[in-house]
Amino acid sequence: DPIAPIDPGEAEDFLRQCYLENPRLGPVEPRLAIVRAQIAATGSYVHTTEELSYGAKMAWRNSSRCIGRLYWRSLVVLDRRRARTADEIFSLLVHHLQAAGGGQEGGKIRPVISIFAAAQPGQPYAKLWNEQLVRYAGYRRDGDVVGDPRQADFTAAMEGFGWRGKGDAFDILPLAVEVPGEPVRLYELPERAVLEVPVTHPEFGWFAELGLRWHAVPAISNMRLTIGGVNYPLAPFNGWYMGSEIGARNFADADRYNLLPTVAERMGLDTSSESTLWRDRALVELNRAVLWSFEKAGVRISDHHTESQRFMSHLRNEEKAGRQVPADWTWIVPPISGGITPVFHRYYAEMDLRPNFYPNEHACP
Ligand code: HEM
Ligand code: NRG
Repeated sequence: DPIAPIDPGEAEDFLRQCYLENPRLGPVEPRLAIVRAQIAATGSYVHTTEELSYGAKMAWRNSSRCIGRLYWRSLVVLDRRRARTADEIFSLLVHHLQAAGGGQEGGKIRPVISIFAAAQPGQPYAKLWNEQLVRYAGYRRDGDVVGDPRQADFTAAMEGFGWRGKGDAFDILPLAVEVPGEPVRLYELPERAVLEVPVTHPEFGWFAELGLRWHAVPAISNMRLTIGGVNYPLAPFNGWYMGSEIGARNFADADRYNLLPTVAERMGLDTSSESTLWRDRALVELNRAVLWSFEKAGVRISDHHTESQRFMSHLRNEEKAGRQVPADWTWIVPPISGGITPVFHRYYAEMDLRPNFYPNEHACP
């Protein structure tokens, strides 16, 4: 895989900014001298714990698509750079989910990132094939999909390695860990690492019969973290869910669980014409059900109005600190009720600042 050689200029830019924003780290010049020498001698350099930790926070702060950035300083950074074997990596991923509050006794979700070894230029590195630590299988069954259609290719690949799921709509996929020089290994997540919420509705008793559920923690595991020219291809991170990610996308998209027609029918809505807004009415009830169920289960979640207000606070904070906030309007505006959230009514600076997260070029078959 083509991980480019370290760019000394990018290393210097990062270190200057990191030390400028953190005076307690002392002067940057002596550190720059060491890093320049390390790059000249080895082609790369090693971040201190402080640099790694603050670099990850900056990467979150620079994530243009993320509405949840108000709490960027509170990210918990787990330094996992010494892990090498597939077994070690798997057990630390289980630990990540538990530390994030996504385990069986969890619910108090905290933003966490686990940072595994940096990729050395020209060398192979450990990979996780999954897009998130917790995802539901999608099984192709005569022209249709049982479960999450988004995972149909991945699920088929896992079946190709001998994995067999129950064949239900919410089967948790195994983790596929590949370390250099070894075939990929599949691991089943233990129950204690996965918290799920059954989705019911505050008024519609029949809603429980739909048998819906979702996992408590969104933990993205297919993005590469880049800090000061160093690439961390395995650096899964999580925050908590904004309800609309589940209610307005995962459950509602026609190419995902596609539940609007089902919910509308159970609600007895008139679906004979678009202008009855049956889709919109079903969508609101689906989103109420998600928020209500997580709250009832004591699992942290937020609604899109609250997250939008927090993002507006973040913009004010950053402005006070003299920093621009790069943001992608098309991702920041929530997928439901966009125009009644404050984030809709303005434009944003579009910039690619580093440190940041980028899609991993590898990923599964
Ligand atoms: C994207 C919310 C924490 C980095 C998003 C999206 C939402 C969101 C709604 C858009 C997702 C989509 O449309 O599929 C939140 C909330 C958090 C949180 C409520 C709670 C604390 C974090 C953390 C990180 C992060 C801890 C990294 C350290 C990102 C990135 C994306 C993103 C990189 C873009 C993902 C992509 O390109 O597919 N976030 N986020 N977020 N978030 Fe956050
Ligand atoms: N929409 C995706 C998750 C994307 C990231 N969202 C977060 N991230 N909330 C889904 O699974 O629905 N986070 O780190 O909290």
